[in-house]
Amino acid sequence: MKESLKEKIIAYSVIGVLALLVIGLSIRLVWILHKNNEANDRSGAEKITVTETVPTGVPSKDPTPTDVDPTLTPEITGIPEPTDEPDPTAEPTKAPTAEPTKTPDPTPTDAPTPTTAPTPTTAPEPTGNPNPVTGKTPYELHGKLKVSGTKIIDQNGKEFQLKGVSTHGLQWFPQYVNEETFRTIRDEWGANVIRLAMYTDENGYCTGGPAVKKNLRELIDKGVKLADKLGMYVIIDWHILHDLTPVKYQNEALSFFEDVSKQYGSYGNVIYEICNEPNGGTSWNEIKGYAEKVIPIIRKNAGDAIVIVGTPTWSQDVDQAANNPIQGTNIMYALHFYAGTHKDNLRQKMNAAIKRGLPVFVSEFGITDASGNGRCDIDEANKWVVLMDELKVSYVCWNLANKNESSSLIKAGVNKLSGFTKDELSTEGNWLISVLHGNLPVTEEQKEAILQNAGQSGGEGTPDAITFTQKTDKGTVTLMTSNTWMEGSKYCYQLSLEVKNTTSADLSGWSFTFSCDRDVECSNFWCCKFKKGTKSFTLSEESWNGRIAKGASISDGGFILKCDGPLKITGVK
Ligand code: IDC
Repeated sequence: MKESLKEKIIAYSVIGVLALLVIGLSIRLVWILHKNNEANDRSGAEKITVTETVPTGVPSKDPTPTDVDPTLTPEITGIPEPTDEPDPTAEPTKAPTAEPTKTPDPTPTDAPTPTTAPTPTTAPEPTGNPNPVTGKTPYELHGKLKVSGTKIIDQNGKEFQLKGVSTHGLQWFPQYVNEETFRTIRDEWGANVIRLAMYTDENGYCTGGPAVKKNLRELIDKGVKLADKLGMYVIIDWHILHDLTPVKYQNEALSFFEDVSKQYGSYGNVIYEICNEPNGGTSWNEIKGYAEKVIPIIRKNAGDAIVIVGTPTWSQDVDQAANNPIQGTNIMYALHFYAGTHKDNLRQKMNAAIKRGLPVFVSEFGITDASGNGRCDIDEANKWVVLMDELKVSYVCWNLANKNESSSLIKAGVNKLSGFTKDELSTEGNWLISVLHGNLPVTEEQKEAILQNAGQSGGEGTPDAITFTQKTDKGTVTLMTSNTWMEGSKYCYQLSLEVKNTTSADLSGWSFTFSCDRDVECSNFWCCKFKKGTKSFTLSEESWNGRIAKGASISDGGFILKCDGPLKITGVK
């Protein structure tokens, strides 16, 4: 009995152990199966997430140049591009391009250079639209614009800045006037305005013959209507350059603006830029005379649309416009800069003109040198953006093309028309997107120094402005400061000269010697000759402005004086 009990216990134990083993194995099997399922589920979910995060801006196919309207391109793509670049620094005696050498220049040494642009999907707050929050286009949000004081205000009466891009010459790069490109510029780059640059010369509208003319008109029409459809603002730019003065093709300009203002009179998003960059000694008076003929035509057809007027010396001499602005409303004055060439001096000039009440529009700028090529100067470009944003100045970047030059926003060899990746854009292109997305690598401290240096915060120690006017037997002569600043202990004055022929005959030349209360140095002068004396200096005519008809005046001359204390002009003869 004992024996059989022992055997039973052993038998039950074996059965028990076996049963436990089977149960254990089953549990393990079920667990493995469960884990496997879970793993499968997760990998599926990850795939979906990946698909969802593909940037919306990347197109499924690269649009090829076949997207270009075939009716528009054939005749005009044949035009050879000029190799000779305009050089806005080429006339040193006329253009105050040199920087005051000792102007304190707090270059933000530790400002990180934005070598990378944010990718469109991660960008925080694009200035372009449809606005990520409201889903509205720039035009839906801001409507018809007008000029109030020195600023643009929108339909809600709020200060507003236009920021965007300019096409290259439409006769050379027509392919970018298409819906996909405009959408890319608006939605991915963050622009709210596009400028249609229509060269008048260089085989352009006035010199390229009837077929070119027709094609350019069609491109303007296409561009304006696309901008309207996408709720963007658009600038029709009468792009004078090699033609030097707008007066050269004035008749063509009058009929062009008659035509376009009639056609787009009801479009609230159109801005008219009537002469890109007068140069070659073209005086402000000449430009003003031209503007006073064109503007009434635009007013008649397009009501109060904003009109931008170019200024002398490749649209840099806003001080001259500030001395003698055009009568009327919704008129703005162009200032153009290329950050590699134009620095403190031009920023001070812009600031001074705005302080004097001039509405300035930077309808073209580049961050390269003035030729549109060379190194990008990011530090200087950032300083310009700080000042423009502070003063609510609108700005438009040159140029929307893939030309092999550093001011082209798209890299040479990239032929697609939309959905550009970072690698397909140039340094200037990536910088611009970064800026339009509000990413400026400048600290508050640096910002303050930049503004102060531009004369913005003025402060103590800024020399007082000078206004001197006197009637002489050769006419009435006026000297007026457009800017003053300190360089160390030196008092610096930028002065403009006006000579009005108040005599009873035409003047065939002029020379005025001014006396002052201390010795002066002159660091720069333009559109007049300068000779230094003892506690005096003499200004005399240049070849092109010596003749002044009875009753007429010239106001393009200017110069920069430096001296050891506050300056007083005491007389003239
Ligand atoms: C330049 C273009 C260049 C073209 C040339 C034609 O960048 O590819 O060959 O015009 O004349 C301006 C002018 C603008 C210039 C630009 C750069 O408004 O037309 O474009 N620039 O030189 N003013 C200052 C610089």
